[in-house]
Amino acid sequence: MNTDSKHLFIRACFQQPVERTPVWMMRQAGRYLPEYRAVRQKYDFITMYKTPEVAAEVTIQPVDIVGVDAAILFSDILVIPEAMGMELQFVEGRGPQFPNPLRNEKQVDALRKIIANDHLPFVMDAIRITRRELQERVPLIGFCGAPWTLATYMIEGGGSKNFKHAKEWRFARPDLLHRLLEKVTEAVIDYCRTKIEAGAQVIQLFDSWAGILDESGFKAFALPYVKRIIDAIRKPEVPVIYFVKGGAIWLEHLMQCQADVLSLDWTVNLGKIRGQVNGKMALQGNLDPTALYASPNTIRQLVKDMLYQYGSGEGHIANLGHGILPDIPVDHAKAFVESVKEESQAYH
Ligand code: 1CP
Repeated sequence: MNTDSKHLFIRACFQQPVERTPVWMMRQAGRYLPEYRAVRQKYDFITMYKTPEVAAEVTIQPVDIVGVDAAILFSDILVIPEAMGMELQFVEGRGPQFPNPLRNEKQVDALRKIIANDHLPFVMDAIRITRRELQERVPLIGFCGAPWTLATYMIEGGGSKNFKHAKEWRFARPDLLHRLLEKVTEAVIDYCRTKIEAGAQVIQLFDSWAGILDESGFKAFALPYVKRIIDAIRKPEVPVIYFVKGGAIWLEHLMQCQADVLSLDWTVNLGKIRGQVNGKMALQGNLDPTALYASPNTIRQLVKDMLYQYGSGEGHIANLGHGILPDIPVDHAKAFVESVKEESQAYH
């Protein structure tokens, strides 16, 4: 892709030269920040993401407080199933729940086609407000759940230990699972395009549960839909990142996903993957989120190890391998970000 962004983060996504490695953290707009918790005391989670001014405020908090190189819009992947007609509740202490999970084809057929501008206007307003308030200090990431991961929540009704229902569909009702994934994919395409029109400068697709599939399941139920989305939303100046937790074992298949950036968890060696990817995609990641429990000095050493693994040159965005945990001290998050900024200069 040919673009000459002034943003380090966007240049790194396109493997262009940067003076240091850009850094941000998945789930950076969240509970580890006292400033987030203060806002959260006033509103419940769903009200927060449905109120554009509030969503914009917490989106910008980690930019101001922790110094990350990108903002990610405060929202949730589950807004898509909600917009498709599934009731979403946030149960304190348990997280988001669909009280009526999908159990049969009638429910799948009843899911409505979404028009993101009409059904999710609060997201687009939050993007516009955030862009205005950020004033190009850092770029804004718009994100979406990948179809397989969204389907797991729609079928299970919430988080799950073994994904029994979703995997039952994968083996016993592949036809119905495909029918659902088709509908979700259409919704995701419209949603991402509309987000880009509203001002999202990067799109990240979260496939948090890709890694619970088997290899042929990944090839049939996850990857083709992701590929179709990326083809459909592609704009030369808007990089697309695919976060595929647990999926690096299928790297040969992932090479066809068409993303600009592959976001990896901590189970893989960045240098090895870089060798195999061979310039086809930039890499994002991959410090274990629990590593941020270590002391700031140890965090710096772990950051050095991560940067050394990737090696010198372009195409790395430093991040965690999954979301930051709610009880990480803010100073440790800052130590991660500052260490990347300082230690990575030697590699560029
Ligand atoms: O304050 C609270 O208690 C709410 C906690 C919370 C937050 C801060 C939830 C509920 N979602 C979010 C925001 C969120 N979710 C963001 C904001 C931007 C950021 O800072 O990154 C993003 C990108 C997400 C994406 C998301 N939601 C994912 C994909 C990423 C991942 O972590 O794997 C998933 C799986 C969800 C579902 C979800 N929403 C919230 C929770 C607790 C969960 C996980 C549910 C479960 O699996 O049990």
